[in-house]
Amino acid sequence: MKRSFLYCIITVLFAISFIDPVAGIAQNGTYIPAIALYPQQNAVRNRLDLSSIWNFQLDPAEEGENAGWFNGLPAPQSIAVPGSWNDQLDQKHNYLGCSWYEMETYVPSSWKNNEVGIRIGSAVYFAKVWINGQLLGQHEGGHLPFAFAVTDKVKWGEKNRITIMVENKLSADRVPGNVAGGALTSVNYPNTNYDFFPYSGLHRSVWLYSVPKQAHLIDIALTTTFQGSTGTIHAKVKKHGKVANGRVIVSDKDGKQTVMPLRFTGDDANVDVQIADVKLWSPDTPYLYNVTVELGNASKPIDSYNLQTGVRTIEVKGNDILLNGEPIILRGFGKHEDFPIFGRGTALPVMIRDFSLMKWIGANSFRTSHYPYDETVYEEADKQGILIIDEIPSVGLVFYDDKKDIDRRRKLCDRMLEEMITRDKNHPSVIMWCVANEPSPKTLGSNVMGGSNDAAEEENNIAKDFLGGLLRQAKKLDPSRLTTFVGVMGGPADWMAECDLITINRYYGWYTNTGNFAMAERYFGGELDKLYNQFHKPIVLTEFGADAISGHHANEDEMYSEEFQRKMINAYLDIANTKPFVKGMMVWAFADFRTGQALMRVGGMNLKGVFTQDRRPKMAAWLLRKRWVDEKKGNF
Ligand code: BDP
Repeated sequence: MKRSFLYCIITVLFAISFIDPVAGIAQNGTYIPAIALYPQQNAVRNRLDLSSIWNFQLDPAEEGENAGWFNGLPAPQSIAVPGSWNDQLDQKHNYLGCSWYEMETYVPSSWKNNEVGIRIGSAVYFAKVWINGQLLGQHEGGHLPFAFAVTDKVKWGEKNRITIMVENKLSADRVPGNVAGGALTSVNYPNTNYDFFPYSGLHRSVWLYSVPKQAHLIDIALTTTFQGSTGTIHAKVKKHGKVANGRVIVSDKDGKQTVMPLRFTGDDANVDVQIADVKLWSPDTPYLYNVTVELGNASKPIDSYNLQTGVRTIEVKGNDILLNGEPIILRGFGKHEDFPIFGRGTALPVMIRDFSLMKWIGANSFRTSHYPYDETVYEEADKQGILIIDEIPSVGLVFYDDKKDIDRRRKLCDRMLEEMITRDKNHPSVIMWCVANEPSPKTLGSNVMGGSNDAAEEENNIAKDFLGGLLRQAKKLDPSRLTTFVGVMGGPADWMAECDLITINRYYGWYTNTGNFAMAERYFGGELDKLYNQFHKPIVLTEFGADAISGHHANEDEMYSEEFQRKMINAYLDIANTKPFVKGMMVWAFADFRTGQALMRVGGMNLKGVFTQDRRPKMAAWLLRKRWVDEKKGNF
């Protein structure tokens, strides 16, 4: 299917008149090719980052659309983009309703003979976009980008008004949402079915970008393998427009180049580029090759796009996770994008700080709990050799409420998975797609000892179909990576049957056997054996830990003290070291993070971080550094 800008525009018009309740404009898939290639500045492509102070107006009565606010906000105030609105404004921390963003910009006149698009990095949760008062379309779901063609709507030589309406109302038919009767919904405010603050707004950059009109690249998918000392980068290229030839140029760090011609069938081309004496990508040697794809003649390419990729393989064999055929052990964290005032907005200095702290502590991996992160995070992980479990925002799923809601969530999850894989598929750092965090049975809470299955039969069938379907969809879209979802403590173990490996969160000693280390250790060790005997797959603990109030010291049996947290993490790691099938231990969490108000969330914070929210180490951080950098005894 040709997905030209014209096609996008036609689809936009179509979508506006037939708005799909789930995906809005997105249902026709036009945003997928548009988001595949992150806007890039080079000799033939342009981009303009619209990060700045925008106009902003709350719209609690949702009157803006009828009143034509896309033609100008009546009483705007200032707001920074990117950034959550919640803590930038006065007394609006809990406001999740409708809000309007607006800014004005020239589009550089040098772009005039190009196709022009707008790309929004993340709008939490639902957005509608206008340019110069004309509706472009809408998108549902935060943490993932979407884009629209604007070529025929740009005013040249004068300012263009860009307006984005964003709202973040919580409901049972959204992902993530709030589900009546869910584990957390009755005990927190705002009422979410997940344990992090529902920050709202434009969280990442908004870009205007241009691509050459005559022909341009729409997607490039790189997969890599190696045999002996020869590496292969397989490039699957999709283009639009009239051009017959092109090439893929792979260069190493010494400037040695291998060039392979692209032969298109229609708009698609596939090519293998062989690399002699290949240098494989791994956490110890994150070697990146430059991959440039060009359309047209080499002397004056019509379009060009550059990626950096590593040659590596990832698989599960027996009890092992194999990176480049060698067993690896994951030592790391679950994280959040969360910082004071920024909320969930891109905070590049914090991102860089986090990578240096991960190195300091001896971690080699993290999970993007509980949503895909800013795209720059993955680029940095590629460079620094950090392994990523990439997760869609499907946290707190249940399968026992209204069928219509379940169905809608399923469609949303499918699309989010497709968007995430479309966006992140070329990063060597990403080794695993995670399709859900802690999907839970109705009986959760009455059965928290783990491993048994007491969900009702109908609920079980729906859950297996939902989760199995997502796992199969991830494999279909990308067979080159591992697929999993994260199992909740007390959840039915057999829901995990289709996962490539067993990834679970466990809180013995905290939420159960509270404060009782001896019992906690017994249950934890016992459950690991039970799970291994059932599945014979590697097990990765994607969460474990305890809240610690920074600076609160006591003897180590006292909960909320730094000593208790340190003891808990130490005990779990010691047990994992005795189980050869445990291949990953990821502490919850990297840093303290904001949640809704709840009795167990003092000051609206989850305090399980081994670093404080402003990244100061607690005692547990020093413990991990000692174990992972200095002693290196056992796997963990
Ligand atoms: C797990 C969730 C995570 C929570 C954590 C906790 O996956 O999002 O923050 O528990 O309670 O169940 O600290």
